[in-house]
Amino acid sequence: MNKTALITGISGMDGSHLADFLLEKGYKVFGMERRSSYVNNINTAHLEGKITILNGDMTDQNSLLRCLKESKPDEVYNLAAQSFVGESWNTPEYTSEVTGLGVLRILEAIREFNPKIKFYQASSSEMFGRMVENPAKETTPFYPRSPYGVSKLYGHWITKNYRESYDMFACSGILFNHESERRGIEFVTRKISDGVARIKLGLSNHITLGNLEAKRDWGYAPDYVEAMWLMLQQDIPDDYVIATGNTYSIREFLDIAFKHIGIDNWEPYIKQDPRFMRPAEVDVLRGDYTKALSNMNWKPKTNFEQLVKKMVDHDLEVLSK
Ligand code: NDP
Ligand code: GDR
Repeated sequence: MNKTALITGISGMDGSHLADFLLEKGYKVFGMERRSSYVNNINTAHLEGKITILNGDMTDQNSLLRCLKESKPDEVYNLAAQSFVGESWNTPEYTSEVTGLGVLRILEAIREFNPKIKFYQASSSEMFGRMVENPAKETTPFYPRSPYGVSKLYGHWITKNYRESYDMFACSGILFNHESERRGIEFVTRKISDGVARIKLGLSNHITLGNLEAKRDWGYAPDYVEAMWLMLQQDIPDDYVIATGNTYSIREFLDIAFKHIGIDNWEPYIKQDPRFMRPAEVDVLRGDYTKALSNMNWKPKTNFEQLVKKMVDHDLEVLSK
């Protein structure tokens, strides 16, 4: 019999890619979105008629319970979050409510409605922050560097605690940065791919950025949503690091993106603004996905250069229209 999944954060990058993936597998898919004063369907327009949208909010306990009652899922993927690290210093309390306590609310709703539901929590490499060990694996101590990272750590531990307290099938995927053509425009990769495409098309002559030295382990989102699903298909619930094992700086991202449009010397096109610097930076992230490879046979399929080029090509196409 076909399974049913409820995805929170359906309008986000991962939510829409996961919906595509689960529909392909024959799932009945419900997506939870919060009320908005404008239509926010850039990532989900293509899913219209294929999935059912429910309204709910991570700050509203009863709305989560109602979403479970309406969808009766076998699996819940909790992807909703205030996910922008930089913003978490502006709204630390709200970030903790949504990204931290929101996880507790949905776990409580599952426990009350049907504790047999399998649960996926979107944990983050930002929990490693200062990187006590490089590359980081499941056993590496955490050292978050932002209100966002601290909130994700709460979500991570409460998921583990509900697994151990109530024997629930609850897993956290500790995902390192992953990007795609659907990435939010404020994140550095999309900001660059969009900016580079604008420069190529003569719509702009610069990109304004913050710290260019930061290094990230960047993968491709469609590869990563498969890992989320795989975690819930295992016999034993567990937590997994999902990464590529490689790390590149923002400079290296810029280098490939600009070269792709025929510009070798890109420095004159970059302005730096302290507004985009963070009070505490995560200088480098790199993950070790050995456990995911040996237990679930998961490995990344798309490399860094392919990722950058896909994003630039997409923005060129969109902006050309
Ligand atoms: P996005 O920012 O693209 O999506 C976040 C989603 O959460 C959006 O659909 C947003 O809705 C929704 N949301 C925000 N606040 C609430 C709320 N109060 N109630 C209900 N929904 C809400 O993030 P990604 O798709 O990139 O990431 C998915 C998850 O994975 C997030 O939890 C993120 O923190 C985590 N993560 C992401 C990584 C990455 O590199 N992308 C790496 C590791 C973890 P709206 O459109 O209305 O704002
Ligand atoms: P991150 O992604 O904080 O890693 O969180 P982001 O793209 O915002 O920043 C990556 C690095 O780039 C530097 N940077 C800039 N960042 C932004 N947004 N804008 C700029 O102009 C800019 N200039 C330099 C940042 O300082 C940082 O070092 C993402 C999110 O998806 C989280 O939800 C997720 O948990 C982590 O990845 C893993």
